[in-house]
Amino acid sequence: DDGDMIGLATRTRARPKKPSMFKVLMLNDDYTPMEFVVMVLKRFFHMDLEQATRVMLHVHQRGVGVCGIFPYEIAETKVNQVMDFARQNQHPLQCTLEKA
Ligand code: TYC
Repeated sequence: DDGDMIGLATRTRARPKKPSMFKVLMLNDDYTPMEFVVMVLKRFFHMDLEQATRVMLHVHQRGVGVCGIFPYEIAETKVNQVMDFARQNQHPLQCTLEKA
């Protein structure tokens, strides 16, 4: 740790940064079946049926909801997985990132 050489002001530089966290947000639409959204939340966010149903209904009623909060790389991967899976099944479901 080079911080000892010149004091506290530089100690922070030697320390790896803690990763910024990002919310993965699910957006409502008029066409994606509720059952499909529940399946997505179970498959990619490891929710049980009760939790997935609660989040899906929140998004359905409020327009947007949080699927989880992750380091950037993991959040980005989950967004891509959800978007790919929705596209493969021809649903317009949208998912995005927001800094937590
Ligand atoms: N609004 C959709 C419907 O009525 C259900 C839905 C919920 C869609 C959540 C997307 O992120 C979503 N079939």
